[in-house]
Amino acid sequence: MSTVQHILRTVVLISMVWLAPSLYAQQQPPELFSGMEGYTFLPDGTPVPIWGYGWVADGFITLPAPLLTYTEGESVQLNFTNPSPESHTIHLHGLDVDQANDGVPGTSFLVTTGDDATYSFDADYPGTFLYHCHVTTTLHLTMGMYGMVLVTRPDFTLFAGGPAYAEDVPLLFSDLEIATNLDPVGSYPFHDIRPDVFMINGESGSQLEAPERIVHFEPGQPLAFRLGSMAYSRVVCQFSPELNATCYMSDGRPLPTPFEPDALEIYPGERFTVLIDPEPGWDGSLPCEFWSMVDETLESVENIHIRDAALKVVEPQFIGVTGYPNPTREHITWDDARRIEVWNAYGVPVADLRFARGVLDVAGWPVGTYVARIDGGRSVRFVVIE
Ligand SMILES: [Cu+2]
Repeated sequence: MSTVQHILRTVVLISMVWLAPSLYAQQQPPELFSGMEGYTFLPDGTPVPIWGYGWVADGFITLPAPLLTYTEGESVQLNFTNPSPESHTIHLHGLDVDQANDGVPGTSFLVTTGDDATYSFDADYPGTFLYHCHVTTTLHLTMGMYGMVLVTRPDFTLFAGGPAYAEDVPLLFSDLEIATNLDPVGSYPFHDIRPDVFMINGESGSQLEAPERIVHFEPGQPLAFRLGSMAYSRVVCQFSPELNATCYMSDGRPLPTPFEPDALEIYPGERFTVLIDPEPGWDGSLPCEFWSMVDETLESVENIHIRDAALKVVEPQFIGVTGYPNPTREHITWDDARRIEVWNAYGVPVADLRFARGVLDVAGWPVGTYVARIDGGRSVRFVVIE
């Protein structure tokens, strides 16, 4: 492959990842931070409080946490700072780290408020992995402190001697119970948690139907579906035969014998790497079922839409979401933003502008911190000052 092709593929990979700007930030010396004052948004626009991780360069946390990508053989130094009011860690789930870097408080170290730390390990095995906070794990995890880790090879093969593919598609399954996130210090015994939001990459329902969420393929160019679960539920992905799916890896290692999945079960913490090479012209979905592990009821079905690139109709438009000036007194601008939705620090909606031409007038607004969602996508924080 020529250098130009390689760069192009890398650009495609980056643009496919839903939290793309986080990856750009990762080009600099990356530093994650933990926060306990974030929001995720339900399909109807309701904000739900989250805890999580974000890039220091971005200044906000996301659900899921930023995708961490490393190259096979890389010596990784993952810098982490914790300005939040409670202690946190980073447990690199499934990666071959030593005990000191394992992020389990009793046997590793705790990153207390105001502290920072570096997790070091060698990314010796390519594969699909996860990371999460390991402090009061059930609570910190259900609040949103988790993300995916990919270790890939520069030649776009899954592993040495493994199959080649065109692009990575990270798909992280998770769920949450709104009542718990609204009141994390309330008296919720963890075994009573019954998730009511079921997510793929932090989104569900109609959010997964947005044009920029559709996974486009080119016939003969297999996509590597990186499946991992941080859900309370048991996830079952229903691969239809036209997807021509083959599962090559499980839990970060090649399988002795690859298999063609139909209903692929993914239990909490498990990961699978599945190549798909759908039939030309295929336009369908990968239904992912969430089954309760308590009473075996079907809780939800979330769909990943998959479409031949030749049928692509809408070019997703990417806009910068930082907003300027911030802090602001009179107005704040997101270039080209069409829809600007705003909530105050208490989660109360205070504005919903359509055809906004990028400018939000905040003159006379109460001083404080606000959360804005831009064009139904990324959410950002801004501050109104006197
Ligand atoms: Cu934590």
